[in-house]
Amino acid sequence: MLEELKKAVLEGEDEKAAELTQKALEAGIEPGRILNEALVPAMEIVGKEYEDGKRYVPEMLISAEAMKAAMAVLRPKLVESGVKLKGKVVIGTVEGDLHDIGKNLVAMMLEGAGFEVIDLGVEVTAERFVQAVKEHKPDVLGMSALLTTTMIHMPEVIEALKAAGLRERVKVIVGGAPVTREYAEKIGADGYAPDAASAVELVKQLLGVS
Ligand code: B1M
Repeated sequence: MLEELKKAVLEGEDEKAAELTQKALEAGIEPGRILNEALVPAMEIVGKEYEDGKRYVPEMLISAEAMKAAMAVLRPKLVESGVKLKGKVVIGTVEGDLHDIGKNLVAMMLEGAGFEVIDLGVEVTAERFVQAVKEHKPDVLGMSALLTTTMIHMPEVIEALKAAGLRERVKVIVGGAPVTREYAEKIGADGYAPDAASAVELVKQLLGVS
């Protein structure tokens, strides 16, 4: 059943993925096993195939959607069973920016890799990012920007975290088409990832988890 679920995610069959997750739970399979033996390995393959140029963004998106459908069924059971997730990530698109396709992909891939993700959505102000760090105490704060006119809000968020005394408590990562590694370094972020698969690797590396 877990192999079938893994295949449904790989092939981007969202209804089937949700159904199989439900069946697996009903069959008494532990939620943690469903996550770690079907969903996470499927998304690892997706990430690897994307890195190797064997998959493109739309194919990655359909798998991420299937994973999301499965997670919608699994998440409450995971919480109930107290499965330890790898870490917590708060993510959002910065102020003035409506682009969320890439950010959603990063969020879904992180979730697929076994992280808890709190998605603040789009047009997130520095104040809301800071508030979310206070409230959720994440290990990582991720910011996405697709416009050269909005990426300038990234350093403002970092400054606001410093002003609130929270900068040392959270790793900050940035990404999005106009963002570069040099820019990330310049604004004092802890990391930059060019795509969703490398964002997962970056978060794992920053938190020292595999
Ligand atoms: Co807009 N837009 N757009 N747009 N749009 C771009 C970005 C643009 C490059 C198009 C162009 O002119 N060639 C251009 C920006 C120019 C610039 O600033 N340099 C542009 C513009 C100008 C605008 C408007 C200003 C247009 C207007 O109204 N005059 C306007 C702004 C609205 C606003 O935000 N306030 C606007 C609006 C829109 C739509 C609403 C119509 C729509 C967004 C829909 C949505 O997201 N829900 C849209 C779209 C779709 C695009 C393009 C066509 C595609 C973006 C996308 O989704 N790519 C884009 C042109 C292009 O990129 N070819 C364009 C696919 C996605 C998977 O990739 O988002 O790069 P991407 O994410 C990648 C990586 O960047 C990385 O991983 C992702 C997955 O691999 N990544 C991260 C992203 N976030 C990350 C965070 C991380 C790590 C990695 O860590 C936290």
